[in-house]
Amino acid sequence: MTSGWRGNGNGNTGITYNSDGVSFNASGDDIGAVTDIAAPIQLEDAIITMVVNVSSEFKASGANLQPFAQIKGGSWAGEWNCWAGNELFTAGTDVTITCTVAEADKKFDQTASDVQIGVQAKTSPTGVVTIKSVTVTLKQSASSSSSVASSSATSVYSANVNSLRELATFPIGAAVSNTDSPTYNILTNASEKTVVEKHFDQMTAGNIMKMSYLQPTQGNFSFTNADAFVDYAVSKNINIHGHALLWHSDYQVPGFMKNWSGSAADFITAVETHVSTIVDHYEAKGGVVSWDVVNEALNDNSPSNFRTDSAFYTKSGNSAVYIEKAFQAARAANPNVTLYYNDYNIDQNNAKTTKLVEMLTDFQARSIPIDGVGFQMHVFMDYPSIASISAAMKKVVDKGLKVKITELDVAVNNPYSGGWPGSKISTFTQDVALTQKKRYCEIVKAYLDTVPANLRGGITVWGTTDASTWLTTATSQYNGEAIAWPLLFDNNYNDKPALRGFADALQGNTCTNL
Ligand code: 9MR
Repeated sequence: MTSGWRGNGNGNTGITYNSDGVSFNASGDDIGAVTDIAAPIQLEDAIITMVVNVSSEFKASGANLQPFAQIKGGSWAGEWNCWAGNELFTAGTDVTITCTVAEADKKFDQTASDVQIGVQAKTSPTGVVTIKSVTVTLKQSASSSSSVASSSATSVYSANVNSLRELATFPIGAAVSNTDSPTYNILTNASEKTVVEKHFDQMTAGNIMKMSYLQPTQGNFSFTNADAFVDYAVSKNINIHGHALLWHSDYQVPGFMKNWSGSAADFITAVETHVSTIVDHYEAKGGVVSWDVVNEALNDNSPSNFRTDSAFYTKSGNSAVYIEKAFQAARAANPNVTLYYNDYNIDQNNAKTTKLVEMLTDFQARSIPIDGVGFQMHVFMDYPSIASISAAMKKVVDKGLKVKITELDVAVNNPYSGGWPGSKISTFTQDVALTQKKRYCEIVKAYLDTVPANLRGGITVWGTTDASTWLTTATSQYNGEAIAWPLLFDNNYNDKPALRGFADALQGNTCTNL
């Protein structure tokens, strides 16, 4: 970039052009650099993407960056909701930040005034910021993607999906991070915010509403982080699917429960207190519309049984009674919130699904309150079959209960397939992307075909971009390689064909790999 930029903000000492791009000395709040886009320009819903690089002094000062667009003249109205938190930056490393121009009054359809776009430093900054490239992608049309003031912009795939959430009459959710994963914290990572606010109307906390986060020691509930997360969602018209009140997975279970040495009756009381305190808290606060009350209580290896190796089962006196007690406590705390039992492999392990249905039948016969079943759906491109997924969902529908896909991701590599590791896909080629697009479409279509509208609890994907998927580290056969590519957006928050596949199903289009 060699021309068209100027310094912006009071006390600005200007910009310098160099071989990397445009630099400014971030010597105070609101100091930045801008460039103009001449009217007429329809910038509503455009996405500004910048590659920036900060100095070690800037990083160390703890400062943040705010990308923005601003109408020149008149009221100088601007898009000020974008934010790139300090934790995104590593000194000397290129970082892509984005900003969607979606100012509340929709003032960016500019026939008269020019617009300036830029970035400014915030939160008592010092040090140097370099803008290496800027791309403005206008609303919806891939062909309208235009590069301004940029020497290094490359065109990226667009799924031409303005907003996934607007295509569905049921919740479209994403699991997001908070303090559990600072790099991807939804409260500070501008790119996470942009993609979530654009496409989703529900969020699940990937971790921070789990047991040990909310009640680390007995009687000490810790709601600060979860409340901030819920507040943010509500401010963006996004609601929350609560996850998860009870989950046996070792490191989620607070020590006092894991090491319980009191009676089974007192343990059940402790379980009830955990459930009712949390459900009560969020009933009062608002924003949480549903809960995974119990997660993964069914056994995989001996699927006609409940899981017997969990603290909940053993400390309840070798009994699965804690499950119904949890549902009763949740319902007593909030008569209106939707209560789910959540599990994996119930779309493919017939004996496990049979056990699930047995539990549902028993609960209904004894009026244990339950509204639906969460199908996690951590699936592969080739497994399980659509027929298997549909058949399992139908069993829940036949009980008159809701079906929610709670943790959808479609991993490209299946390390449990016979051919592994010979079958390993090491590059995410266009062919692979299009096969995944079709698979996403077929799964969403199966959901629509099988679950009637009144029983659709929604579909949540387990993460936003491929960069942060749990599968890279959790799948030991991957040996740490990021070869799942399971989500709707790539590492740089660009659309993947998978997003188009999801939208195709919602729009009633044919599922294709074209
Ligand atoms: O994605 C979550 C990951 O960050 C955590 O380390 C892990 C353990 O708490 O849990 C992951 O999410 C799980 C979810 O809570 C329940 N179903 C399986 C998900 C993937 O392991």
